[in-house]
Amino acid sequence: MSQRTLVLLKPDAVSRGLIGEIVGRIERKAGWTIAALELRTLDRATLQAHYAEHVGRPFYEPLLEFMSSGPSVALVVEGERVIEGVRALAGPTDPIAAPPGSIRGDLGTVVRENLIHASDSPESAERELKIFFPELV
Ligand code: YYY
Ligand code: MG
Repeated sequence: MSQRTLVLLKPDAVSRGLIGEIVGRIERKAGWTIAALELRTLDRATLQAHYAEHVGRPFYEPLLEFMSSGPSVALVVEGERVIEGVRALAGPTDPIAAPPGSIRGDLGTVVRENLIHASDSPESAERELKIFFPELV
């Protein structure tokens, strides 16, 4: 089933020069298409909407600080089972626990600076695509 998912390459990925590396991994998956791609510094209002489920958690404020600290790349990726697929490419939230071969496992060490966001379900994808690319929904 073809789907669309919202992907963010976080400020650490951009500042470390890893846009090409990460986009390349996504692009090489057979049949997936990049439907939108934009360098964007995320403002607080956008991040509050995006991370609403985490309000009140101890990591919430530092997360918003980090996510607004520099430019990110926002992408829409389209294709067969792409929601589950990009989550699998990214690996688990904690880069140290993430397996080698995954983006977080290969490139990250710090939970907060884990390089990539990807929608975790069809419901999240729909909600997040509306926040970041309202013109495409
Ligand atoms: O969906 P995913 O990004 O893998 O993790 P979430 O549990 O939704 O957390 C969102 C984001 O928050 C995570 O990518 C890093 C950050 N974070 C953190 O800094 N410290 C934690 N203990 C948990 C999450
Ligand atoms: Mg999440």
